[in-house]
Amino acid sequence: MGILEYLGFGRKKDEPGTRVEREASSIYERLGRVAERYGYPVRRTSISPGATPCAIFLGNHSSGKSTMINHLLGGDRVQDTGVAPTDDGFTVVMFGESEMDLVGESALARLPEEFAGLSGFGPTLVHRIRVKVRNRELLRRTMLVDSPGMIDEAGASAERDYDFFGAVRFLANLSDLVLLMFDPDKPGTTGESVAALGGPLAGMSYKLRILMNKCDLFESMYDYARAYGALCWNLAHALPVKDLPKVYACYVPVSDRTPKLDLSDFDRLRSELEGQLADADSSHRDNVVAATHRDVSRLAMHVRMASRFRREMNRTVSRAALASVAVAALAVAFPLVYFSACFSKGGFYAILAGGVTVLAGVLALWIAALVSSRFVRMRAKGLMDSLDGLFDDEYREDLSGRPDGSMRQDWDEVRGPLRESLKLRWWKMPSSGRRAVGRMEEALAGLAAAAKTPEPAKETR
Ligand SMILES: Nc1nc2c(ncn2[C@@H]2O[C@H](COP(=O)(O)OP(=O)(O)O)[C@@H](O)[C@H]2O)c(=O)[nH]1
Ligand SMILES: [Mg+2]
Repeated sequence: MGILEYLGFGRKKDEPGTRVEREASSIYERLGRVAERYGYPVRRTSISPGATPCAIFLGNHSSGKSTMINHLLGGDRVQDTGVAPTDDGFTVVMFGESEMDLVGESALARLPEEFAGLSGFGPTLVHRIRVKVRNRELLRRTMLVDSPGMIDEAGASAERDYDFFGAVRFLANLSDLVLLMFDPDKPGTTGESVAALGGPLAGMSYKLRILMNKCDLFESMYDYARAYGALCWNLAHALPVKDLPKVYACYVPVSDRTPKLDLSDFDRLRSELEGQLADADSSHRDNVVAATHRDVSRLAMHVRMASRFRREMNRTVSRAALASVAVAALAVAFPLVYFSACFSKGGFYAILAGGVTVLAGVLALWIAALVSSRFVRMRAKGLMDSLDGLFDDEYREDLSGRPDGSMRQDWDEVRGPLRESLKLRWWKMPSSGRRAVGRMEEALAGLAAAAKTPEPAKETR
């Protein structure tokens, strides 16, 4: 985006979305080509300007996700609820004047563009995607995503026939709020809910809200304290942060039973959450900035490391080429000296000696090239196996200035895709990524400027 366009000149009046969204969207468009060239899998792939903010509900079977969604929407029940597992897929509840239910490909087609990446998880998942279009007030401001219950047994996720954690990560990435629900029966002792915190939800604590639901069921304060303590204990092990996040102890009024505890504090916390969901726009803005920033920083790291790898390999290749030429020169020099008498005689002997010399040179060059290419391959493999060392070396100065661990977290994400793309085509990687990295830094500065500039009133949704 040029400066004039950035300042608002030449933009069509009806262009959707906020300035931050448009800036992010243009960054994704521009960086897509760089990412492709370097084999970097951009996580979010696109930002749909003007799309409604999104909140995803995650948690064990029967933790109350669907009940909470029905409560938030008000009116007729939208999602089925029950103690037995009722949902084996993801349901997006979104706004529309005329209500309808869609499944699979047609559901995906109804969703904003950035959901299209879900098809990458295969037809098994696509068939389990549902869209429910409903005419409810909250949905004008936030779409809600209901998810299949997480399994409360360690290792049980292996039974799923699609990459559940991958899909959770994908959707959580798109979402502006991630609500992880626990119920007092299973306060995160084992299983997917807790594993998700260190896995697919890692790095998302800024938009994560932890809920301890069904607080109306507690028999006593002691009961409540025990469940709350158990949940915090388990969270402390799963979350790599020093401070425990806020736990929203709440409930949905579905039971007729007279509660044993005063529920007013739980009501207050639920209202706080409802407020956040109704005002997901501000989280959306932060999320667009954070997601774009993360993607661009990681792409820049990928490019910088790929170029560093290429430079190391260039050095190896030129050494190997030099050694091959030296061996060939020696192979030529030896017969030249040995047959010097024949050369001075001229005639048939000179031709024979010349032939032997050339043959020795060609043969030596061929053998040296074979040995060198094997050496280059071994060096490339060795370097790919020790990418951590290369990272420490390349980022020594940057790491000393950033002791918060965020760079290492980025590296943990970048390492795998980088190794894969190097395996496929390290020789095609440019040896200097400085210009590409410079463009990304410029893009991030543009995004930061857009994030600081207040949106014109008519543009906010
Ligand atoms: N007492 C009480 N029951 C709840 C609450 N939330 C959900 N339930 C019940 O828990 C069961 C499972 O709820 P559901 O929403 O289907 O859970 P999901 O599997 O997470 O979607 C249903 O029978 C709900 O009525 C709550 O806050 N308090
Ligand atoms: Mg459900």
